[in-house]
Amino acid sequence: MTATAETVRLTVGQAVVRFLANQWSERDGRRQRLFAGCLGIFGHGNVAGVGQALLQNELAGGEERLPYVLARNEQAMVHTAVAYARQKDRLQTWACTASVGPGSTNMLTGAALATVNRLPVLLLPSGTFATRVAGPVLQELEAPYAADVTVNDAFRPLSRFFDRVNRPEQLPTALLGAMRVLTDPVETGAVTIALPQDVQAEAFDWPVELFAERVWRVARPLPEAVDIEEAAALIRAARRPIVVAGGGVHYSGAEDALQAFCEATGIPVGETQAGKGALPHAHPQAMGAVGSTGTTAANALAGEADLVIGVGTRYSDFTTASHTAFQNPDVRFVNINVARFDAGKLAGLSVVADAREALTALAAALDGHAVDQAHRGRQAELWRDWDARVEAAHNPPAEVTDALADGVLTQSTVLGCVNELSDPRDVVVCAAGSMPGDLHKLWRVRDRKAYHVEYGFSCMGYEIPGGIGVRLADPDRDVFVMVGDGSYLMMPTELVTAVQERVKIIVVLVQNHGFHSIGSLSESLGSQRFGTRYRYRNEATGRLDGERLPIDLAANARSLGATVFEVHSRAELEQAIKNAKAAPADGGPVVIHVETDPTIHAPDSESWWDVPVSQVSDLDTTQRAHDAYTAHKATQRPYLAPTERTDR
Ligand SMILES: Cc1ncc(C[n+]2csc(CCOP(=O)(O)OP(=O)(O)O)c2C)c(N)n1
Ligand SMILES: [Mg+2]
Repeated sequence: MTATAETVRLTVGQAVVRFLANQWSERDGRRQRLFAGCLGIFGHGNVAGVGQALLQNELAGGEERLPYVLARNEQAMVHTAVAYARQKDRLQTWACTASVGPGSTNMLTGAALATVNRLPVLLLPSGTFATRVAGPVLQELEAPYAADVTVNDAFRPLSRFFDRVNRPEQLPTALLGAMRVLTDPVETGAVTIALPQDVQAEAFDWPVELFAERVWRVARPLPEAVDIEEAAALIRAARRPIVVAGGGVHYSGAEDALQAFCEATGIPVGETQAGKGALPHAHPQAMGAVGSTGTTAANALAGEADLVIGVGTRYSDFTTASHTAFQNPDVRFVNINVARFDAGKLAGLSVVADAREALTALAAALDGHAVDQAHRGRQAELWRDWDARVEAAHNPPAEVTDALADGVLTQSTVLGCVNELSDPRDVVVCAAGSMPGDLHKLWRVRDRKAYHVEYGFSCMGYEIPGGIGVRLADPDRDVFVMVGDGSYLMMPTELVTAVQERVKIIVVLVQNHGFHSIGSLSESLGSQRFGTRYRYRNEATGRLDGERLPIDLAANARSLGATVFEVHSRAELEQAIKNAKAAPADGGPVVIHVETDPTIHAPDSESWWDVPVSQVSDLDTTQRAHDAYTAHKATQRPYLAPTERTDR
């Protein structure tokens, strides 16, 4: 007879909560809770299962707390969790519980966003009865072709790990698998454990060791010596190298290693959206944004580069300007990435490793090698020229400001004022519309964690819940949420959650009566800004070209409990920013409502983005746009040449 293992009788829901409260992550000897808490919205699918477990946990208090936060929309709560994880360099996140059916499917967009951006979040959608005794139940899909399919199967392609716990015995492997993926820098993304509503409430005798504290060490894989040697040989042979710094620089905490590498070698740095702030903007090698929304400085250097050193980047089309950014016929790529999947892109030499470790090893292998003075001089000259354009955009000349309608500002002025009056450590948050591109070009980042633009999924509605996540992660910093009227209208609701939790976010709500971004894009592609303005349907034309809609977004924000400042001049904007900064740290959300002119653009990137134009059309505008499109298309490059050592 073997001794019976000690067990504890809990429901599946209670076991999930107790397990999550005992998980820790660790990197560089620092340990933190893996889960800050659980966000949720209850319905009949989770109220008596996971919900009961969370109640019991809250009432018990003590060490094993898993704080519960009620959100307003399930998509939004996933954004909050993901933004938190990003601000915490992927070392901590939240669990999200949702009811069956629509509550769970509302999380799908958040799941995709997490996976695209490689950010960890644990999703606990509820499922319809595993027993199916009285089905179909409320909100059950009832697929005629497969009896075991539920709406939660839609999470499979969006998750890096998926399991459905139909029996309590399956829970331990599901939980351990989920933790493994959440804390693996290569695999991480949305992790989904679907919990049928009856299973959540089912009791089981669990081995107590399931609930022992567990520490998940987040790895820093080391580069192989041969890869570093080859990369160093390529860098020595290059005359015009450039670094493209991606989000991996931040997640690895490789900023200092990157700075040391660039100072030693004189190699300039262009930054992706996720990588922005990898070098402080004032650093001589910092050329700012690269690609479709890049600076002319970084883009000129990218265009000439014979070697691109990608660090922690997945080379999205915005970064490569849809494969037109790198025009040197001899250009080759060295890609430092923890994921082999990304390291192999553009036929580059793969250095599969943690960014910090690889940059440190590479700097040592280069042993004092540096680019020539001409390359450094060119960086300085290109940067001076670009910086002057930024200055002019922030402070437009009288001929621009005089032409603006009363009380209306340019978007660049708004961004410039916020940038100037925010503290260096304050975080700017944005995701969709015209502001991400403008922030990428114009924003001067002064601290490694101060720039947070979600541009992997560029999801309208991310801004406010994302801002809440950042503030929860870093309550010592003010958070400036830059949101357009379109994005705001998609998801203003989490302002209520910010009120409830007394979370201070400063929302700058930029009203331009529609889609500045897609409007300009539409115009440039010959589609005449069709369907991008918020206007009445005009009875005479039958089209959406009537009067402006009489919507009052400031009143809307006020009605949700925010403190609101409406500004009509630059001076009022500056005062409102100061007032917002001075507002109490636990006073909830502050909204600054400002109107901007959508026809005035930030300085041009002198770059391109591939958006296909109709090949045949009745419209002159579309035909002309197609001619321009064909000309750009001809500059697209395959980047397929093998990257080999040049000295053998
Ligand atoms: C959920 C979602 N739907 C659609 C889009 C496509 N899209 C990108 S920007 C944009 C308009 C954003 O409008 P607004 O927030 O007012 O910003 P503006 O373009 O005026 O700067 C749209 C519809 C998107 N990114 N996300
Ligand atoms: Mg707008």
